[in-house]
Amino acid sequence: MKKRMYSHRLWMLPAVVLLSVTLFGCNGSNGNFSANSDAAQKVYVAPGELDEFYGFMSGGYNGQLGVYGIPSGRHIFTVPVFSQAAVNGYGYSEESKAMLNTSHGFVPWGDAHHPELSQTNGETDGRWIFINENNTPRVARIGLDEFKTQEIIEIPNSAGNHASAFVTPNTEYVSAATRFSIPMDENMQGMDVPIDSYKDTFKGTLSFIKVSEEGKMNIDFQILMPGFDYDLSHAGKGPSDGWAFFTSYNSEQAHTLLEINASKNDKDFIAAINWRKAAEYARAGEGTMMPGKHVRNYIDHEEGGIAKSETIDEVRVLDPRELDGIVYFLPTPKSPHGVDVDPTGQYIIAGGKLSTVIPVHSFEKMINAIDSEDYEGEVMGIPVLKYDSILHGEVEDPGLGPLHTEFDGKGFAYTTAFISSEVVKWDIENTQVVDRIDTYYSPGHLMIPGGDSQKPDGKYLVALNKITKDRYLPTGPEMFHSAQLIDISGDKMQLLLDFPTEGEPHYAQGIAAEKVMDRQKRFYKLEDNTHPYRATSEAQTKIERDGNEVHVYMTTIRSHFAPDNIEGIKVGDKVYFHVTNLEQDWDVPHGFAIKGANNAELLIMPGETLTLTWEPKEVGVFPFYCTDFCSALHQEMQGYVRVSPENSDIDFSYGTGQ
Ligand code: K7E
Ligand code: CUA
Repeated sequence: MKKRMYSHRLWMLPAVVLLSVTLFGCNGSNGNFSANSDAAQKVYVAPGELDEFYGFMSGGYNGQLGVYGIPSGRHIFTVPVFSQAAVNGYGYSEESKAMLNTSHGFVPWGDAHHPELSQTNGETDGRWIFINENNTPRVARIGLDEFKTQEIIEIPNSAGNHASAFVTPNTEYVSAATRFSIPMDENMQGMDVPIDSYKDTFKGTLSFIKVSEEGKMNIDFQILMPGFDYDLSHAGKGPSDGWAFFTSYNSEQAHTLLEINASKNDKDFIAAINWRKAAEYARAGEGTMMPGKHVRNYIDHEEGGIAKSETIDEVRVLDPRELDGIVYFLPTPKSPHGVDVDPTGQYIIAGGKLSTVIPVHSFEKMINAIDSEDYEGEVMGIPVLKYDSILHGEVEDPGLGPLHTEFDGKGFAYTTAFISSEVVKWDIENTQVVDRIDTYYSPGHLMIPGGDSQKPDGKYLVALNKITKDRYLPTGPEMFHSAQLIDISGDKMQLLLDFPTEGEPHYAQGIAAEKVMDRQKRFYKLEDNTHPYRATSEAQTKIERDGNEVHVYMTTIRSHFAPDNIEGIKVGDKVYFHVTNLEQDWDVPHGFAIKGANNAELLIMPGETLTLTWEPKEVGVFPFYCTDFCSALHQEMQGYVRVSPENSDIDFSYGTGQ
């Protein structure tokens, strides 16, 4: 077996920190590590056995959510979320198309960053997983009973929804924030202003999405903020429950060449939000209802299984200049990225991309500083606390380019260092580094199952690396990203496994498998099918014409379609194939594909009805077939549609087996 190491580990240094490289160097190890047989044992999940954890990794710019087994690293499934998926027709079928509606129209792609499991009492509960979309600001909710996207809500007055979708300890709220500040006048309408009026006209917003008992989302309120860039967030917990923390950079309020112009200040800010107080203001009708057009899409099998969209025109906006006590700024070095709250809820930790230390703020000191009005100034009516008054400590020598931190629940924090390519383990109480391990290469986020909740499962850590280089057989200029599984059960971290991930997995979540497994639906009950175009037996199959719209009520069961021969379709018709899968067994989907379709296939789960639209443009006979190898006679599962000229008077005829 060949082993190669990529040696230019500092190649991605921004110019501003190049000078300090010689001071800090890399951490001594040449990283020449090969997983030994002990490591192999620890990740080996024997054929027929199941992984201990689910790992949910954002698909980044593929807009999906990847599902992995941990510790094996096996890719189990992909949940389509913000992007159309040819694999099952998500975003193409009539049932799911509306999920991708936005105020900008149909958006078939998204950039997903942060999956976050729902929590009860600060612990992951396996009900749902939320994930944000950055480019067209949205948040999705995926039901872990069926591993399907059930709802997507758009975030108004936002551009680049990055500090999202982090939950409060009882999933009261999901966070969102605008990464890019935007021009907003009093009416919060998009303004036609010169970009260099940034400092006067651009503002930020932080959004709090309320989650109902059934999981339905609505934007409860937004908080108007200075025109910085808002980057990441995490909710408080335990003593800090009721608060949420958002990092910001570009406190310089630069609007060009941010690389330099937004790297000037020694400190930017973490915004500490008293969301409970803000929610009280919102309930009391404080703030202003502002224009904020956004679309909410949801799909529910009990309500027909067809996604519905609704447009909401307004949103409540709270202005910290008018409402006291909802926002405070914690000065934080330097262009911070991640913000993480430890499991006890006492410490707020930032990853300062350009900082040489990891600052650890104390929640208790923060509250004391607020109570004694220990301020060093204010920005847009928001008090700025004194750094020294709120600091618990600084982690020295944390590696170069600290980004994100997770926790093991045993008093230790683990921080990724992007530039020096390592994970650094440190003691939260005394802020001393106790261990470090190389990663290959340039980790962004990291994930410990439950590692951002109050009950981490501190056995494994997954480093999500941005650069793959020499870790897999090369595949041209482009390569999958790289995840690395690290054993954190002992004093020393041990690298166990590399496995590739699709898209760019920013954040990830992990959860004990049994919390999710028991909730699984195995099929949809036919008697519960409420789809308006269902055919729950072959006797119900039929074809109806309404002008040039043709509705085919079709069924599938091993191994035939009903009907499988259709005549009477004409060029210019718009044909809807409503296909109901009559199977009532686990793992017997049928596929439906027809020649010349300009969308995708359908992959229909047992008991489900899905609809593909087909607009034949030519005269001829067109085959359709099942795409999923469902039985020994799967290849026989086929049929024909005869398409006649537009002006022909051929009557409908259809059937199977006459
Ligand atoms: Cu990649 Cu959280 Cu979008 Cu950091 S983010 S790395
Ligand atoms: Cu049904 Cu193959």
